[in-house]
Amino acid sequence: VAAAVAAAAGVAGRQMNQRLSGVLDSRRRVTIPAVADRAAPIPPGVDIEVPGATSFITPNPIFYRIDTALQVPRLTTEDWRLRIHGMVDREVTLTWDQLLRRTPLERRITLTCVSNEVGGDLAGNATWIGFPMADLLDEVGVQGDADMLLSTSVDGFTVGTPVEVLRDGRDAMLAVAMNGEPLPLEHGFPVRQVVPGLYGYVSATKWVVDWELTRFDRAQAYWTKRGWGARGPIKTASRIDVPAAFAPVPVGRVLIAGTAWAQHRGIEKVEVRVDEGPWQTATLAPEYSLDTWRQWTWQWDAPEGVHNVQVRATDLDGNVQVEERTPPIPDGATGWHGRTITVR
Ligand SMILES: Nc1nc2c(c(=O)[nH]1)N[C@H]1C(S)=C(S)[C@@H](COP(=O)(O)O)O[C@H]1N2
Ligand SMILES: [Mo]
Repeated sequence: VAAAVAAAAGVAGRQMNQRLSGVLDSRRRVTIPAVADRAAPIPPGVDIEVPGATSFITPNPIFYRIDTALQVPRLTTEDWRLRIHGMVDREVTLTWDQLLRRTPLERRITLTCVSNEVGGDLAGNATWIGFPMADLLDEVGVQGDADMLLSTSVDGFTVGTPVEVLRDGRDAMLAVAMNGEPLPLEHGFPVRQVVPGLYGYVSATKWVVDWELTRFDRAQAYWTKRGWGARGPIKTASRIDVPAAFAPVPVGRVLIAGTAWAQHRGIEKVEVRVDEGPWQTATLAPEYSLDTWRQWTWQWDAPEGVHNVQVRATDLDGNVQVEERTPPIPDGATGWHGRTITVR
């Protein structure tokens, strides 16, 4: 019996390995599409280059990962299909080769998870190459009363995205490359969605294989069934990265640095205060785009003692980051990030 079990486990194990190696081979064979519509170069200063502070681009190995997958789905480019159906004039099913015949674009876009706590690190910025979602919606002809794109991953996770947002001119894309590589398996290989300005749970479907055009009053997606908000625009947020928590600093000039985001609205101002004193304006890194985070620094003449430093951002629509502390559920945490700093 033991031998039979071992033999069966061996077979299963080999098949698992073969499948994984098949996906890795498929990923190795991908040629990233040549892009005419390149992302703007990153001007000097956009990356503040302060040790310990958030870098402008997040390298793939440290990009946050959030999904419900117990095992990362293993889907090759050969097996990938995107079926588009529901409230459309023409149903289509696209293969990888058919997708790649379309005109790609390259953009830098900051993703954020709705579960991010105030001061948390569930956000990352990457250079994506993909195909405009709006072009595909135009091809299939979205019917006038469809207001939701219900997308489904190969492992059955669902996301509902407002059609209006996908067609308002922002760079919503079906991405196939992340920071110069085919998508890493855990970030959605071979194809995922990236939509500037919306939290991931309503926009960023990884391993996406199915699009159904439907309505918010007819369909619900994975997280909205579990009490999370249906639409999920990203809230204006800011975070202190430096100095690190619990690291004492010497009396005198101390550099405070961090990041702020309000994707698709843009950051107008970041302010810092010490011990609930007057708000002081931080120095912003040059703006890269409305869809990316913006790093900031502030020079503090730090007196001895234990102090609390807080930050808040204002977006270009004039919204000041909300002070009231609320948890991530149902549609994103609010509150100002603070850090207790010991100066001696
Ligand atoms: N298939 C699938 N796609 C998914 C998810 C998931 O659970 N399954 N999670 C979403 C959530 S909540 C977020 S925040 C982003 C995270 O993308 P990342 O893991 O590449 O950072 O993916 C989104 N896409
Ligand atoms: Mo998320």
